[in-house]
Amino acid sequence: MRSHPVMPRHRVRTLLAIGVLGATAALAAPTPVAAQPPGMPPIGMVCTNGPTFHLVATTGTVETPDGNSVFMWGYADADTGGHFQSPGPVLCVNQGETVTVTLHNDLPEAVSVIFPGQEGVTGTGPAGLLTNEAAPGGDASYTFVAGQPGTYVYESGSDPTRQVEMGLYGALVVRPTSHPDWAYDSTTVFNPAREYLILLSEIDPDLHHAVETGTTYDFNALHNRYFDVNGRQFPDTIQQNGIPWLPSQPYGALVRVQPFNAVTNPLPALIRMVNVGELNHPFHPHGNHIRLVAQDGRRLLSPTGQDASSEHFGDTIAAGQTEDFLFSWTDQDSWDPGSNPLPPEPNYLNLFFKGNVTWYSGSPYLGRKGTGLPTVVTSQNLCGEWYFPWHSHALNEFTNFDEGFGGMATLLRVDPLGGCTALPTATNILAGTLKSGNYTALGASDTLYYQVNSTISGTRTADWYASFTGIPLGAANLTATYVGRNCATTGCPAGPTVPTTLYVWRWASSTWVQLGATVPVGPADVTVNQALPAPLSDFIGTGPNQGRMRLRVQTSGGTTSFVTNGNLLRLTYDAP
Ligand SMILES: [Cu+2]
Repeated sequence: MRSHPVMPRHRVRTLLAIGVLGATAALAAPTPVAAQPPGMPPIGMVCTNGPTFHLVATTGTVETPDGNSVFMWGYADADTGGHFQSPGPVLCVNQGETVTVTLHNDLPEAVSVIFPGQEGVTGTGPAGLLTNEAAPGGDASYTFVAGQPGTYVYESGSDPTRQVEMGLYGALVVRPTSHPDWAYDSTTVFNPAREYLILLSEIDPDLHHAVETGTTYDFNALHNRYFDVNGRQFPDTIQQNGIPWLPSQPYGALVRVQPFNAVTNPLPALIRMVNVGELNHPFHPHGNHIRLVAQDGRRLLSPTGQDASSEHFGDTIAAGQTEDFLFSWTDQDSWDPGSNPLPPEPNYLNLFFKGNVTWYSGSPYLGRKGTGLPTVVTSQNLCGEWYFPWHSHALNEFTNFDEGFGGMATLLRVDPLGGCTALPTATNILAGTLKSGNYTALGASDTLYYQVNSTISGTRTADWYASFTGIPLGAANLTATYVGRNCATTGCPAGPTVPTTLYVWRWASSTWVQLGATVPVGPADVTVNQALPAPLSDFIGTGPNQGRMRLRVQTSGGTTSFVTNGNLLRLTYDAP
């Protein structure tokens, strides 16, 4: 008789209902700032660097977005406390290094580690079918010289059908010596700030429950319910690395790029895909094709050594396989509301908002946020960035316990080139009088100017500020840009050169903070770029002023009246 222990059905349903609410709440919550453990980047592949590693095979649980939790096995990193994690740490080494992996076994049966694609692996510990094994409570170790650069799997070589499904797996990355910016060779150069891991696996909770309770399990009844990317299911996959509410699932899977530009963003992202599951997965990246450059840690070359990489609209990655992709995103149609508008521009009435939450910005144009969203809709969009789903095209895997969408999916996020920008939404004059124009004249460096007459006695001064809205808490690399000129009261191009100073409003102390040095500005446009000082959170409003910033332009000096002509006032930043 086969044992088929499973949670009572009604309990699963209740958890699902709670889970849906929980997932929505998680999506609506602001992205946490600096939640990662020290040294862990918010997104992108997280390396555990070698060449010596100390692993512990241990037990733990993972959380699923539908409110369930699943008992797992996994390889933990003894060097950082041996805390259970899924998947195991990403082991990163350099070609030619002598790699040593020790394994302590806290599980009740013999386990091991195999390294497919590495040659000459020697081990210690009792001999098993495929490699040396660590007995319960015992140890094993493995040594090899890191071979050809590439992406590899490491996993249990003991009863793998069961132990690998239970979670004894991880990724091994071999980097070319002295070239962390090459996947393989000089033809596979990539942007090291854009290196991503997509590790696929499946979970049948019945198997995990049977292992946890020591009961039997019939593999003929295998029914996977959870489909993972980096040990998480969508939408948890798009959360940052190391978020505190998924303590044993440290790796996010959000892929983030900026559009290709031959000068300012020429290098592709590197996507390392790893399938540690037992099923083949047809993975489909939306947005642009991805270029397959290697399989199973081997560069794709013709018999005569020519590049044999190819572009893919989707790609089936086989069980146990690894594949490496270079990825550049191009705005192929160059849609622009001024020069190349969409015919016709879509209306929100044609869009469907599930649960009144959307990743759409209200505008179909990259880098621009529209205002056309119904008032009940909350936009998660930060600065007009675009999101594309990357997901298993076996749509039953695009679910969490048969509820869509979820499971084996993540998002590609495309930010505007150069980062996000914010433009003034209002102006106020502190000294002087408005001559002409309003805040919209400050939205572009063009022929439109926001003109302020200076005071007319004593030291002549024009002093004004612009307000900005929608700056996300956690914005980084904030820079203020001012373009303007000072003209005579009779008009340009005559005019005095007047000292000009930029300030930013510090909400915490209700004071203006000077940005950089005072700059002389005469009757021709001058561009002033000033980086904002840390901590940036001092300058981004909270509560009723959430997301507000103020930039001030103070032009003061001499006894000749003048007119300040503001051409552009802009903030640029990296959104969290
Ligand atoms: Cu799709």
